[in-house]
Parts: sequence; structure tokens; C-alpha cells
Amino acid sequence: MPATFATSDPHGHLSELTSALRAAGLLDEGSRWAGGDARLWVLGDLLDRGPDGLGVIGLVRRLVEEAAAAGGAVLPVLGNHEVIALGMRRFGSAPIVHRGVVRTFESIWARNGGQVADQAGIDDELFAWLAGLPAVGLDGEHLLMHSDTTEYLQWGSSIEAVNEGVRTILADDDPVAWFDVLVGLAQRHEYAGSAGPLAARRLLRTLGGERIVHGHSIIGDLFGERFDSYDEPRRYCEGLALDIDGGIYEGGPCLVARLSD
Ligand SMILES: [Mn+2]
Repeated sequence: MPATFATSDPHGHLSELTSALRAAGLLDEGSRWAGGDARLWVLGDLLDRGPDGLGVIGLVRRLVEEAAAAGGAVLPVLGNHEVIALGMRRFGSAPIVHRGVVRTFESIWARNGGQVADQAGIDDELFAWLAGLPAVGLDGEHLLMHSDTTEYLQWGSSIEAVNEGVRTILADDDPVAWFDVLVGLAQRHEYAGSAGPLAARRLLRTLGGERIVHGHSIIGDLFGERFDSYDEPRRYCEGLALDIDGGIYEGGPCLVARLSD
């Protein structure tokens, strides 16, 4: 059984991501895949907020190839910032009536750390790659996704259906359906608090797995702790959820969770 790892939310912080993957033994000094047959999940929000989203995407795409050639796997997942960036690229400042409110992708992109340099690099080929990323994945007992929400179930009740549902929307140009994806993946904190285990169990029962692994919600925000006060992923929700977002863009650590040996 190969070792399985997960990281999330690099948000354009290429050097922090590279250092963290190297410290985990997954990259060599030249930043080439050194993980052999290991599996590494990258749970989205590759771009926006930080200086080099395109660099992060370039690294992840190269590692997908290198890991596959070594008998391992690098498995990127869609985050809400991929949807924001793609929506900005596709719809820009076009007004969209969503649930009775006029909104634009541009304003959401601008308010949430959208980077002009990242936009400039999203050509048709990269657009298609990002829009084709799966929203959820299952690896042994781990159910992996970007956001700590049950909103995924609006697109289907199996992993394949959810991924196909989201992929179909992002391959089309219905701005309202795009906005539903954006709003759904922006939800958070649904596994925290007293109602958390019920929500987590519903998702696990429907999609499979024994534990949810997610990013999107910074550990410091979720638990009211200083961003520099932790250096490990946080298991919570009666052990049903694992938050791996250290909060790189807030000065927190880039976490690489080891999920199994
Ligand atoms: Mn996010």
C-alpha cells in the first residue's frame, strides 16, 4: 500500500508549497517528483491571493506527469478559486441575475484576491484543464474535497455523478449554473459545531469513505487560533473530518498531511 498525502490551498505560494513537499520527501532538490509510488492529493485553490498561481499550476501539472511515470499519482481537485478565476475569464463583468441578485464574476474575483497575472495565463488549454478537474475523490477510507460543505450533493449522489455534474456545468456557458458552483463551493464550516457530525455522516454515507479530508477553511479561523500556533492538520468532528488548510496567505504553514502508510 503506497503512502498517501494531501495538501491544499497553496494560493500562488510556490516556494512555500515546494518547500513543504520537499520536507515531506515528495520532491528532490531540483523540485522533481521524488515520491516514487506515493499518492499526493492537491485539494484546490492553486491560484489567487498569492504571487505565482501560474507557477503553482505549472508545478502541479508537471508533478502529475512525473508521478505517473514513477508509478505514483498526483491528484488535483477543484477549489472555489479555480471556479472564480475561470468564471472571471469566461464572464468577466457581465451582469448575471443569480437568485434574484445581479452579480458579476469580476467583483467576486476582485474582492477575493484575484490576480491579473494569473488571468493572463489562462489560455484555452489551461482553461480546459482547470475546468476538467474533479470536485471530489475517494482514496481508501478518505473522501477528499476542497470545501467543508455538503453542497456537493446538489450535483449528484455518487462521486462520479458529482464530478460529472460539475464538469458539465463548467464545460458549458450557463452563468447561473456557474454561479451555483461558485456559491456552493464557497460554503464552509459545516462539519464544525454540534451539527457537524450529522452533516459529515450524511456526506460520507452518500459518497463513501470513513473520513472527510478538506481544505478551504483555515484551521486558525475554524478553531479561533493564531495562524502560527499549529503545524499539523486538524482532526475534528468526532474524527470524521480532517482540515489541512494551514492558511498560507495569512502566514500559516503549508501543511502536507500524511493520510496513510
Ligand atoms: Mn477555498
